[in-house]
Amino acid sequence: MPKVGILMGSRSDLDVMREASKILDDFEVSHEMKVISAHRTPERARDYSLTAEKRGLQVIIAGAGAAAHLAGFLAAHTILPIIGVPLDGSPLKGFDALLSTVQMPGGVPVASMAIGKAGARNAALFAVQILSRGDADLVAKLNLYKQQMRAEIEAMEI
Ligand code: RP5
Repeated sequence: MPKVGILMGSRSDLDVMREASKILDDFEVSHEMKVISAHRTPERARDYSLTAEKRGLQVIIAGAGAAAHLAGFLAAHTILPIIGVPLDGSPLKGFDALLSTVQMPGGVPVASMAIGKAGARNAALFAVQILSRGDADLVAKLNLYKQQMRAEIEAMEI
């Protein structure tokens, strides 16, 4: 049973959202990826969020562009933490999606990441951080990840 759901509003979001999947693969966190849209498949989005907790999911990552309602729509139907990734495929280059994702009204939180691939990667890391609170193996992997990142930067010579 997957622990993390990675959703995206359109197949055109896949290239960016794959970055989240790669990170979860690195940390060996089970996950699933689905194209589900708040606007185009609202019933599917509702069913997914209503049944997510029972299916054993613990965190949902939702990437969407333009008038990005996916993360907020999911958050309306579940108590699971929702991590939103604003995507930049629109003429406004993701500024629209950023505001749609981050400006949730009080009472319905969505953790909003950066726009695009950095946001997708950080969404996966944030999901791992949430899961690590009950998993010593993930804590060790996160510490190693930070250590490797530090070593890579320190090894850079200009
Ligand atoms: C959003 O509309 C999707 O998340 C996507 O980023 C954007 C455009 O979708 P397509 O027209 O490329 O399918 O719902």
